[in-house]
Amino acid sequence: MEPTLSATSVQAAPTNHSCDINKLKRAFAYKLFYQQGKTVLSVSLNDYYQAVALTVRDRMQHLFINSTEAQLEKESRLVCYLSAEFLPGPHLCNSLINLGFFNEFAIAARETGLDLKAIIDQEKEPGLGNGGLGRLAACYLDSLATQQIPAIGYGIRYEFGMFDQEIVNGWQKEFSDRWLQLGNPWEVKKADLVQEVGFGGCTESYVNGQGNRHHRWVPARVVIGIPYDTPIPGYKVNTVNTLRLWSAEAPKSFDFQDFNVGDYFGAVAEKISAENITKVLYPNDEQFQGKKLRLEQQYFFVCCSLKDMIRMHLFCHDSLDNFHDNFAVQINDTHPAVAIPEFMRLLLDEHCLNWEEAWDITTRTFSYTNHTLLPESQDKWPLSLFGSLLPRHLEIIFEINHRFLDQVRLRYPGDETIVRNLSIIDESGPRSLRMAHLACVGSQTINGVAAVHTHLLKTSSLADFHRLWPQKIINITNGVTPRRWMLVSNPRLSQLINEAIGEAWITDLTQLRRLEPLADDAAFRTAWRRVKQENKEDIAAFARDRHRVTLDINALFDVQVKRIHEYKRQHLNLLHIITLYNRLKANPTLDLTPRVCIFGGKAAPGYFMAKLIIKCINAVAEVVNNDPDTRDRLHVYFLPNHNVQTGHLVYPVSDLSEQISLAGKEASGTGNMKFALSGAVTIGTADGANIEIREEVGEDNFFLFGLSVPEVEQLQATGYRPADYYLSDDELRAAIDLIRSGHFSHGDHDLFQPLLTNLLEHDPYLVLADYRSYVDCQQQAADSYRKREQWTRMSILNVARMGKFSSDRSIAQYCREVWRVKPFPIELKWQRIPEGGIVFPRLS
Ligand code: 26W
Repeated sequence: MEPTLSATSVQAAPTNHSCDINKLKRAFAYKLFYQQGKTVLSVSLNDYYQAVALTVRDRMQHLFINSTEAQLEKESRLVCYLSAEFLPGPHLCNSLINLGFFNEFAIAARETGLDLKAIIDQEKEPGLGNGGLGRLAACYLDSLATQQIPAIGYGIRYEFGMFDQEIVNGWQKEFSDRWLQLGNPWEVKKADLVQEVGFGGCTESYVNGQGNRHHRWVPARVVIGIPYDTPIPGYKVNTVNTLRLWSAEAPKSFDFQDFNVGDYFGAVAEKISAENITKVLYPNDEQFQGKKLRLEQQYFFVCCSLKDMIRMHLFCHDSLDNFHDNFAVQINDTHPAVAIPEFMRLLLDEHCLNWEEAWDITTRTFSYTNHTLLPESQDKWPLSLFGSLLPRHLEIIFEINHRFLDQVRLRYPGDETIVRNLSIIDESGPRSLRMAHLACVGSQTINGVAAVHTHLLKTSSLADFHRLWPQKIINITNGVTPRRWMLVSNPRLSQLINEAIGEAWITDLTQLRRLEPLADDAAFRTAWRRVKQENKEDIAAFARDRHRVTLDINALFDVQVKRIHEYKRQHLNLLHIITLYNRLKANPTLDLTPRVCIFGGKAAPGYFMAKLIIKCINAVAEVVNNDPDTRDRLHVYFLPNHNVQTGHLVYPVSDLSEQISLAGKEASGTGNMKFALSGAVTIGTADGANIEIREEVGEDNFFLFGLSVPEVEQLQATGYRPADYYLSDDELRAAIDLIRSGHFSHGDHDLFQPLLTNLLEHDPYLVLADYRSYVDCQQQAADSYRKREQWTRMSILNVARMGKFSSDRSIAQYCREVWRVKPFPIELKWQRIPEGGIVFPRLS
């Protein structure tokens, strides 16, 4: 039946999409009164924040509805980015900038007696990720929207995100992240779009009405997934995409049977167990743990997301045959790789396609990004655990593997070694599922995240896949969004650049090249230095107010912020600092370039060595910062709780960016790009995207040190003996001996012994092998920093040549080479809500 028009009409609310200053002021008051239930008498800063955020959200909602309608109508291919982690950072400032509303809101806030900056700073960011991978996903969502690509980010709405870190007596202490406690004004709960997710149970086969054998899964338990949508606005375009995060709930809130017989706790047990699935983010990065709850999280969000896509597809089509024409699904590392057997299950068991059809659609739909080479990071589920939770999926994986290995045998007759190496099932020990192999077999494209990383995938960890399918592995070097990592985090530098070359660089970062000639302009260099200096004043005020620490803003700011991990070698940085300390102690009149060494980063709560490294950094800080011989020239500051917000503060103040991982271990790095984009010069190894950054900025504008990947391989093959370096390098020995002596631990010789023993006896990340080269390179950097004009030139040239590292470039490449989608510009159909309201069709 045709819907009849003109039954229900909705009056336009006082808040609409307009950005007229007076209307904005009215909208704040309205939100405060009706949404927060507050008047001026009881209002808090958080209430103001919520009111402003809700006012912004209304305006985004308007564009979101407009985008969704247009995209549905034209059936453009939708990119679905599946990721167990998203680290979007605070939304308010970014949304105001992307929507082009910042000035209007600042004026309206001022005229209301509010300080927009204080309101912006009030926001608690959603820390729904560990580090690089989740932050990359957020940069990509920004670029997708900015390039007008219809896209949805699918993930998990963890009730507790990444823990908050405090430093107590030099040690990391973890506190739960209650990011939802004060309310999240950005999300909209879509209770009508719930999905059911099964777990456990058994499988059955049956013969259907047409006499065909089918299989079905009879789960032992079912939970429901509820989506919460956050709008993702592109920069100055009409496209607003969605981040859809799933939250788990029990299908019924109480078991009244149990409740009535007096088992109150039993009655809520099911509810608690369901809600546990999305309770907390696993805070370990690069370390696979094999926990059942983690697999439940992965399957939960993947199942909800795929069913959501199928629901959308069937809204416009009567079959799933052309699903791949409408959806391109990206698997962000292997965490969502269970999507492949789940999609097969949905097609085979629930939509009755045959295997060949289902497999064809699946392999045209999915693509997989690999973010790590470390063996301990690889998802490898014990078969028994996987089979007990997802029995039907295990059967499907066996079938995928069986068919795949037949193909391998045809290609390599008689070669059972390659069959064993390529198999999705690892039979070398207790049988386990290699999720990376599953992702490779089920995907159209596999990509690495920097040139050297992709090269290593092709030549080592995925070499056999590369031989089998030479076209399938491609490289797409990571990028970062200039909106957040320049406009939001470094407004002063953005303003200076706008004045010099206009604003085109914001969406075409290669335009920064136009700054190159200005590197020779003395007045521009002075202005450039002034920006850095003012940024340093901000962080100095922060350090003073929050941690009662004084930072010398005339010193070289030498910064390493990232997760604490042995492969990233924060301890190499520390050995250099101790070496400087020793030099100053030996010669108090030494003319040392004053340095402020800033560290930041979280250690996984169970990672003993990483936590000891944090303690050691703080122990060295305590001594160096208080010793009268050193404190004026050397300062160590551990900036607690590194996250997107502290990133906003710290990248723009850095002179020297520490990117010192062992060559071959850091897949790409994206912090390296954020630093360089804000004018820091890199000291780094030939690892990840550092190599490409150096190629772009020029070798004269980059401090390279250390072993290369082939040199690392050679040293390890010939037998690495770290103690030899200790014995033959006096400064290295002095630094290590000083730690051992208890100088930084109030005489305690044992405290740092595990760190030292590990370095001297194993040193898996070749810290001692790279020490001399690092320390000498640091000397060159310190000498260059004294030539301020020359240093400023280097800084400007770094920024000018960062064009390649925009996530806009990465996303354009994914669109062309992986997803085969084109920009879909959106016209504003809903210019405004009509005065008389909107007329909706009558619902039957
Ligand atoms: C199973 C535990 C676990 C959790 C997270 C293993 C691995 C991960 C991530 C893949 C770790 C991660 O964030 N990798 C980083 O991804 C960035 C984005 O591509 C890269 O820039 C970093 O080099 C890489 O370490």
